[in-house]
Amino acid sequence: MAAALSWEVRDAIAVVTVDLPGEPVNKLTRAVQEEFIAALETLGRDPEVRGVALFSGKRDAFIAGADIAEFVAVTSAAEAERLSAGGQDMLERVARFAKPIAVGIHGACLGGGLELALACHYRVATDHPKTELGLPEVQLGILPGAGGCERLPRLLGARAALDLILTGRSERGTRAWRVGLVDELVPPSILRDVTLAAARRMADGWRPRRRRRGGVLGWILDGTPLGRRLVYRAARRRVLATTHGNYPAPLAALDAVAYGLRHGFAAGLKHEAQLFGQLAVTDVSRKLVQIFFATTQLKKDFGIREPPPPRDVRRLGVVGAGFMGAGIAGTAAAQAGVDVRMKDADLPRVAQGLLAARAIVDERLRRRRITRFEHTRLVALLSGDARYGGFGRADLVVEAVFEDLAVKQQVLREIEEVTPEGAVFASNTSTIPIARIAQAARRPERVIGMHFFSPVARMPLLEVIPSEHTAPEVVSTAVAFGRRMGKTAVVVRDHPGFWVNRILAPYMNEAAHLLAEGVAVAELDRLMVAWGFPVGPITLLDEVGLDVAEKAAGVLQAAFGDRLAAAPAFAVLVKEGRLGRKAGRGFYRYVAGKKRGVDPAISELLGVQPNGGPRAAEIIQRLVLVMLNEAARAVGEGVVRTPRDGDLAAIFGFGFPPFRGGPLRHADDLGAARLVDELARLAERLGARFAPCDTLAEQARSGAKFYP
Ligand code: 3H9
Repeated sequence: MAAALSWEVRDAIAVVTVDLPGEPVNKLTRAVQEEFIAALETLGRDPEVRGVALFSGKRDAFIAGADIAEFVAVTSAAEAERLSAGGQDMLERVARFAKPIAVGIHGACLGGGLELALACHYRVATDHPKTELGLPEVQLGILPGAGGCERLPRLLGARAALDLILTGRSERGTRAWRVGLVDELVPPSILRDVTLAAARRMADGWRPRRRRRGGVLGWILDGTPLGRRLVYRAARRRVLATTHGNYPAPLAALDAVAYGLRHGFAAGLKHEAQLFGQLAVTDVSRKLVQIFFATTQLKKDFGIREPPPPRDVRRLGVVGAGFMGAGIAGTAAAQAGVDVRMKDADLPRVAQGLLAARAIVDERLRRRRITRFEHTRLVALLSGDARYGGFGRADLVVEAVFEDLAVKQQVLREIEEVTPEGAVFASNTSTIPIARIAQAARRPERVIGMHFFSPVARMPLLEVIPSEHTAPEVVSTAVAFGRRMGKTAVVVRDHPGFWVNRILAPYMNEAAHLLAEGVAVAELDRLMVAWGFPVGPITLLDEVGLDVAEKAAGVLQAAFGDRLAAAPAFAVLVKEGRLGRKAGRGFYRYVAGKKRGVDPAISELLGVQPNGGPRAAEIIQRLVLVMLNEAARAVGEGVVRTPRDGDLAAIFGFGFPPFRGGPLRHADDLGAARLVDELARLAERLGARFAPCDTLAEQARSGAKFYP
């Protein structure tokens, strides 16, 4: 195999380039680590070399970390521990190398890549948006196992280090420099020269002096055992508030950091490797890694065979300047940088939509994701009108008007009049079949569904729904544009409710049935959050909007019969104007946009006093199984092309617990025979809505699974 490392000596500095042949990104595979060790030995012996400058040979990527495929292949904790110890050993050699090493970082510098950079003696990073530094290991269910839990707290202090390690968040170059992760920040054009100059200065005896910020309070918190204990306690509380004990990695990482600071660097490394070993073979880590690979696969998948190149979208039209329309417009400008023209019935509505769209761009500035200059440029991309001015040059138009077939068809007819022949018309419907909307079209092959989720700027999923008439190029265009907007795009079949709403509907309905049986609102939410959802079903209903949920349920009931009939609670609340968060009241009360407690009036409205209802285990069983059953049925109908698509869409669409791998992966874990058995018993007791679907029954008979 060709070597990943190469170097040339320039004025006594060895300029080392890492470029893993045949791979899009650099990874610290075992082979690369061995090469590093051999290279250090050679360079250490070479009298002409007085220092080292390290770079990546990849265009926009530094090093993406250890090779994830290598650590998922390990079969025991002991083997994983050895892998970690091997990485630590190599980086110890880097850190203790007798000649100074400066590293120039451009592009993703993640996991083991950052651990390598931390072991070097000086770090220069570019201010380019592609440059990001972080330790995302906890997102894979492991911890930084090549010394990261030791070196980072010693560089930044316990608080700042834990903030990065426990969240797995990465920082752009500018922020990385501000927090002290890198020593110098430069534009890409001078990265080489500045890094080489640093190596040369160090070779001449100069040493960087790093001062930690934070004043006296910072010193107490980071620098004293008592202060650190407070820091650990607060960190532990934060972790448990977000993970509910379902993810062991962040707590293990906290343990590794605390142990190392208490018992010293060497003992810390040993403990870190042990914990890495234990985590690497957990089911949670396996699931999270599966999701990582499934997500990278999906990035290259256009959802159709032999996809033609997508149309280049430069101008986007958005019809409907309400909450969804504004979200689509603002996200398109902020992420894809396209010209956006909004249209609604009158100018005040357009103005309001533009303001909401602009707020998304403003938010990026506030979070320092863009510069003031970029902000000005992006804001200027947003414009609007009460007529179709500007639509004559649109490449793609997304319609986000009222969820009503006739209204959507009318908008489609109008758009076809004003847009060029090749333009794509996308409907942001959440339930209406695209083929029905396209019945009104002159060019049905240019019509497709692009179902965004609310709030658009934050929700990562996009369902792309071609009808049977949609042209392949239109599918590629919708998927590619969704990706430019930063979305995970999943192509689903044109079937009522598509995928996400189809499997959410029975879950939401079951939640309402449970309320009617006397389960308290807060208890229902609490149980499902503890099971791993980001919010419980009732909070989700309030977020989605009771009117929207009722409408979706109506469409699904019409298509699939009483199995998906809406629970009566929806209609009761809608009639009272309790539409959820947007109305300031739903099941919960909202004051100035902030969620307060459950509204006491709810019990009376629903005509039932909370009485505990069924046991907690049964509540969870009913909510989960009714969803898994519907998911399996929808797979049988070909709503998603692969179980991978179904699982990712559930995880990104409504936060199905990632550590469970998605509804279909979870169904496999439980086993079809057990599911069918439990569903049949529930059906007997509670009604036909639980009757096991054919897909599961068939799997139970044949022993088949969704995943091989
Ligand atoms: C770690 O470092 C543990 C250490 O602490 C301890 C060790 C002892 N491994 O995403 P893309 C593949 S854990 C294996 O499409 P982008 C990816 O699967 C690691 N493969 O590109 C894909 O393969 P294919 C911590 C990896 O430009 C191809 O590269 N690091 C790895 O959109 C292109 O990827 C992470 O968690 C890897 N580490 O995004 C970072 N990285 O072509 C994970 C990438 O066959 N990586 N691949 O489908 C990322 O976040 C993104 O890939 C990155 C590039 C931002 C780097």
